Amino acid sequence: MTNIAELDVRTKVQDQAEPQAMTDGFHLVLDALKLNGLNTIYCVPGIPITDFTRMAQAERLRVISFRHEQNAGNAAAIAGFITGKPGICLTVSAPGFLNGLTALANATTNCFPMILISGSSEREIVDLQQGDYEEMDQLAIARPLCKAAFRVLHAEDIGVGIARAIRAAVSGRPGGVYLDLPGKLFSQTMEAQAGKNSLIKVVDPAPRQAPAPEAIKRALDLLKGAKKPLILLGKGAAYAQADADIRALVEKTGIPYLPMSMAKGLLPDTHEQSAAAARSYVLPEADVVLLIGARLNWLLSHGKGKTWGGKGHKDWGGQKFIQIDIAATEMDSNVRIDAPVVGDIGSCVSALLTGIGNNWSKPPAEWLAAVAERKNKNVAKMAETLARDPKPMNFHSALNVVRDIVKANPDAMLVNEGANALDFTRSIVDMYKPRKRLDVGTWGVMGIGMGFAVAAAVESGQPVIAIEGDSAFGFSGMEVETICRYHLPVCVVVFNNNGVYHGNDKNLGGGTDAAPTAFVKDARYEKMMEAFGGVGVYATTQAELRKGMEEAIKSRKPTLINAIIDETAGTESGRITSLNPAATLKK
Ligand code: OXT
Ligand code: ADP
Ligand code: MG
Repeated sequence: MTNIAELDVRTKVQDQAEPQAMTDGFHLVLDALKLNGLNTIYCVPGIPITDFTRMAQAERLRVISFRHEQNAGNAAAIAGFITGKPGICLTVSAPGFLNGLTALANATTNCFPMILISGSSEREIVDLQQGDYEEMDQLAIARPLCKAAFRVLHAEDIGVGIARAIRAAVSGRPGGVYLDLPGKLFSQTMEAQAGKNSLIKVVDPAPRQAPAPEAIKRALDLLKGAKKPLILLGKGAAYAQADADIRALVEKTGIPYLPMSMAKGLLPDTHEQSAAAARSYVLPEADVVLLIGARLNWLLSHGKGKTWGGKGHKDWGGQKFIQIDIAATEMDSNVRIDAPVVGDIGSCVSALLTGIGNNWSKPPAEWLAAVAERKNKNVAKMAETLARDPKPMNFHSALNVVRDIVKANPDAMLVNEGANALDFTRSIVDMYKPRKRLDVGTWGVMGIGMGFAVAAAVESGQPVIAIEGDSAFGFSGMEVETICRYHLPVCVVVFNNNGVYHGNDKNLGGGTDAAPTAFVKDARYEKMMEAFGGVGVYATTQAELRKGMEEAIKSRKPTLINAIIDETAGTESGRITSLNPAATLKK
């Protein structure tokens, strides 16, 4: 039996003991991110995460605070593409969360790894729908739009929550993950040592997946028998960071290759085996196509139809396909895949290289000659167009300048959005290094511009050139303040043709309102950059554009060049006019 005197002594000893060191939800989230090398946060502060952003900066994380969550989300997504680590976007609840959600869905669609972390309101009030501040069931809303969605309710589960989010974002096919952190979690406390022990440093977050030997053999057998082989490189190939092996595969086989938009530069666009300038020739003509990290989605006309030599718009063109992809379910999604190679691109390409050895026969000379002939013809035609110097500038003449600047600065990052401003840039501006071209991707989404530009500068430290349609720029234009605030070396070039596609549309009703696609004429976009201390340039000639870009790259000062383009120069929807439904009934 314990007597009163003994109890008294124990109580006294306890009273004199050191107070236990404590931690809280704020610090556990920060420590978990840091432990996993996630040191940059793209965010918009507010309840309940304001203090979190302050503490993150105090803990020496890089905190890039935006003017709108969609741009912060786009920044996180492209940071994921560039680095292979999940980009972190942090938002407030309900409206902030929803603003970030478009970027999360876009990241998932494009296979970019990112984690959207949003604060959320009080669970018991939200679940009873009692009308809390910014009430919303965020977890349920996010779930169908991303790869995985998790909520952490207790401080001791933060380590597991962050670990699960990291693994879900980068393993297998990369994508977006939502992590719901209720406001109350941040102030929960626990004993510091127990908190530390609860954190997880994720080991091998994106494990290699070696392909089966029989899959490699099947692929090589098919490739060996090809008379007109073609390699198609997609942004998955760029993401995989297997640059040297991919180049070796292309060069050892001697097969012509076609880069998808964001795979440009994986091998320099000037490479003699590039068939980019003969796209509409090689797709229908090829007999065996090796897809590396590219889906047969709309951008490749679903692998069938007239683009591929099929008779009707849904007819198979007769090609055999080899497809390398980490997602087994991607196979046969549009047409039959004769040789699926499932695994990570690094492992798959390296296994193919081993099988190819050093004595692989080059493709038949007639095929290479036919591709070269078509390519040279198109390149010569393009050179002729680029040599012109019209007044006002058109897309070609302005892009001729951009082409020279990128050639002189191959390490610069190139961000690109718009319709004509996108399509002409893709075919005119050569890229020289991998993962330098960042654009609208699988959805053709407008609004990625300034978010991508900020993250490209932050993650790479290189100068960034953003070629923006004037409409496209408007979706994220306010972030020029962010660019100025963080002194980022970003040169935004707005291709100002007074509107969406072109600026000369008329109001069909004859009223005084502008047409839906037309903007204020001769808008002075450069003044937006000047308003925040950056450099504004108004360029009506090639010489002015060239000078503005050269100075921007040299000075690394935030710069916006308002490049005045002939308002009649663009076409409806750029190169995808055929996707725009036209009225069949005339009124
Ligand atoms: O072989 P052929 O003869 O065919 O020739 C091809 C190549 O061989 C050749 N080529 C070359 N020749 C010589 N030398 C070289 N080096 C060379 N390289 C290539 O050139 C041609 C073309 O080659 P390409 O491009 O490879 O081939 P092609 O056939 O075009 O490829 C097909 C595709 C499908 C792969 C390609 O076209 C593609 O990638 N397209 C992407 C299109 C896209 O995503 N567009 C953006 C969306 S448009 C629309 O949706 C817009 N909106 C609506 C909206 C959106 N999107 N988002 C949101 C959130 N809200 C609304 C809006 C509002 S665009 C838009 C704004 C537009 O206005 P802006 O002011 O911003 O822009 P402007 O138009 O400039 O005014
Ligand atoms: P593009 O638009 O350039 O054609 P897509 O986005 O359609 O490219 O395709 C990218 C593909 O790459 C996706 O199917 C994705 O699963 C795949 N992918 C991404 N990363 C890897 C990787 N490391 N290994 C294998 N496949 C990958
Ligand atoms: Mg425009």
